[in-house]
Amino acid sequence: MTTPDYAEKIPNNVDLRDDRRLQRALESWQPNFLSWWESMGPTLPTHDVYLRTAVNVGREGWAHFGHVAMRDYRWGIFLSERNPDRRIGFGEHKDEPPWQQVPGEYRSDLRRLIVIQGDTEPASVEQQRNLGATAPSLYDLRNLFQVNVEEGRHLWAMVYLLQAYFGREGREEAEELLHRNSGSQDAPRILGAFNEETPDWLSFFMFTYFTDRDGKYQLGTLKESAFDPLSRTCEFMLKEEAHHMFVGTTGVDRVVERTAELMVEHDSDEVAARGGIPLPVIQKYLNFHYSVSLDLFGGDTSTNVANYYTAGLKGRWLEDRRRDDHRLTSESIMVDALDDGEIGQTEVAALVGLNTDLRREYIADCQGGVKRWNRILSSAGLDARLTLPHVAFNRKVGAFARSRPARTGSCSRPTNGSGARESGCPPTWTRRTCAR
Ligand code: BYC
Repeated sequence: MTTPDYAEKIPNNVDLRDDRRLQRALESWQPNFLSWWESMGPTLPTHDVYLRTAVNVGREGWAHFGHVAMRDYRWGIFLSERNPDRRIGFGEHKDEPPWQQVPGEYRSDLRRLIVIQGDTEPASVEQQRNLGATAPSLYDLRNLFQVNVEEGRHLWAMVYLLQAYFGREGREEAEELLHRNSGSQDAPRILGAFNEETPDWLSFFMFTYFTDRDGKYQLGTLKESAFDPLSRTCEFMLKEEAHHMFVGTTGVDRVVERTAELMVEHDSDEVAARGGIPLPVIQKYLNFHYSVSLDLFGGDTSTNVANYYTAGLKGRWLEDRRRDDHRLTSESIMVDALDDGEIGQTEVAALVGLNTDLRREYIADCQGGVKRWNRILSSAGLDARLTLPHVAFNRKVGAFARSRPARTGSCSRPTNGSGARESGCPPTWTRRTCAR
């Protein structure tokens, strides 16, 4: 049996050809990846799909566009170019050079972060596997497959880190990433949102708008990592992620546009029988995908995140634009808290509130989509509006995990701490708590 030439089969900029040990590890993982792709990837038979394939990281262009059989897609390993002047930007190692190897004391935390990130990538492919059969158009089908192969490449990116830097444990984790499956009773994916179904295209558009956007923020914080290979990997993944969110944003645009068109044409909200999706249904999809994505940021307070930051493993969104000491040992932050059924805020050390800090960045970004979709409604001359549900709605993680607030209410003051307006304060709240 001839040994496949993985340096050719796996486009890469990590000198794979010179690293026999790593090549062997990837060599034994690749067939398992392909059989996972066959059994859990897209179900629609495909021969020839027009796809973007990452082949480089340079400014002159990083992708090849052409027709390929999806099974032969070249899942490559690319890290952004190394910056020799880079310094760690935060935490107790601030201003030291970044690490090219994993420091022993941070090994298990770093592995955990990489495994959690890696777990989401194949999960989303599994969630979307049946969508090809109901694609609204060839354009949408191409986008779906593009997103799927790139999530597959992101899995390769995390597996590369595990196999190159974490020895036997890393190789075992790489196998586990193919063993767990979205929605499985026995071996589910790690994070909640990745065990939910994506049964239809509105779900897919909402997922790529809201859940891929969580990916943007999580990758953005891992891009700050003192572990340089992780930082450079995430920086490059963010490039591909932008297209995924574009698919979501413009997909929802088109749904809202058609609904608005039908509402105006027939002077009625009853658009379902005419082939549109009623606004209340769109709102429900939005509520669901937004709220499960909020859970992906972890608890409102977390000692894990405090430790990650102090150690330099995971930074803040746009860390270098923050005007503070980047150590945060004496700062505080207000986070959401539930006290005897009353929603309010409590002051905690800034370090333990970092999941809240990131979630607020994300919430402010999500407002952009809602604003955009409401502009479509108002341009059509309609008064109806979509809203983000309150941050407490349908939460399974954090302070509101067991609360049962209604989605809508009368308070329209800013309540999410980001300065953004939320319209959905539960009616049971007092105005004092809402306004805080
Ligand atoms: N579901 O201390 P806490 C993407 C667990 S998306 C279930 O508050 P921490 C993509 C947590 O693991 C981006 N369990 O959490 C998008 C912990 O368990 P243990 C993915 C949850 O550690 C679309 C316990 O609850 N990347 O790329 O501060 C398509 C206590 O939690 C959930 C990352 O997430 C949940 N939602 O923060 C494709 C980045 N949330 O240890 C791809 C890496 C928390 O007590 N991960 N738990 O057993 C992290 O940064 C952090 O681990 C988390 C959690 C933000 C996830």
